[in-house]
Amino acid sequence: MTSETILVTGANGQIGSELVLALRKNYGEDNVIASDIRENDTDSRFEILDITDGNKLHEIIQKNKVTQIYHLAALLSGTSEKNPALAWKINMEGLFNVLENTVQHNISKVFFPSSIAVFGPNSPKINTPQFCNTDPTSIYGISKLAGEGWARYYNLKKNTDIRSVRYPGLISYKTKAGGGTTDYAVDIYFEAKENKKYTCFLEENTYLPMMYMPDAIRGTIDLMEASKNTLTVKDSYNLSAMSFSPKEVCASIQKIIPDFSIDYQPDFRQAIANSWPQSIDASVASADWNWKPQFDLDKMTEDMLKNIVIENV
Ligand code: NAD
Ligand code: AKB
Repeated sequence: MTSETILVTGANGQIGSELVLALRKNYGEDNVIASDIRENDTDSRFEILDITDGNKLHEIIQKNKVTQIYHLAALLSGTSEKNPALAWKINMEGLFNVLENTVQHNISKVFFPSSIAVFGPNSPKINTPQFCNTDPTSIYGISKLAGEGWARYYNLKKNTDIRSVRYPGLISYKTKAGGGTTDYAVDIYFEAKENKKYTCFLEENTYLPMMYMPDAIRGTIDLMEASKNTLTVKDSYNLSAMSFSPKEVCASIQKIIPDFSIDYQPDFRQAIANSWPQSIDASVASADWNWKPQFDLDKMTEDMLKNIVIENV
């Protein structure tokens, strides 16, 4: 059995709720501690942790002899845009607390999720390369780009091993998404199954990079288990699986639910989406640690509609 003890922050969220299960399967139930600012009554290996509280983080690491951290706690793009000061506090102070504790406690590896939000209007829109202009216009993107800079700085100057990917929009059926611009692509499946209609907050031809959660979880763990000397990117890897528009997800759903319908009422998230890439080049991740997605749009649609459980139906 492993000698690792892993702490996951923001573990009650869309990614954390699935990542914790996968990590426990690999490393053992007792060796993965979930934490979040929100209580979780069903998890016996759980700690309440507000990531802006560096002292509490220090206590949890010390008490449990933590050796690795997956730092997921953050506010996503839509929520961040509504409260930039809070987004900066949680996304930046939270990361800084993790980095400082990493040095202090000799944490062997840290995972920090970045986002396609680090790109901006002057980044190439199609097949956005690993290294190019990054001029994010959302506060969320600004915080993730600054986070990548801190990760690079700690890796170069403090000899840490912080690993990161720029996730595209993630789609899953187990836990609903929380406040992102790509979240229409989660909500649409739940509404399709429950009501057979959906009002989309993005325009019909808005293309964004997306990924199904099983690919994201596998990719995350693969990166964390890769040999350090194969990793050439010291801040954050581009990651990609598919790219589609709301109109295309609708057509994919209609192959299974023919009377599903969609209408469009774009809101403030349209401007965020317009500033992001339409597709991403992940060839560096493929070369360095064999990244390869397994799900395309129709395969994901089939799996989502099969697995979504609508309560009270
Ligand atoms: P989510 O909103 O579903 O979950 C975030 C979790 O963080 C929530 O459970 C929330 O309670 C918790 N949290 C909020 N403030 C906190 C605080 N002060 N202290 C501790 N916990 C706090 O988000 P997610 O989709 O699971 O995303 C996880 C990470 O992955 C985030 O850093 C996000 O930026 C990044 N990411 C997600 C996506 C995506 O599509 N889901 C894409 C790119 C990057
Ligand atoms: C969001 O839309 O904020 C996230 C992301 C792509 O970072 N899903």
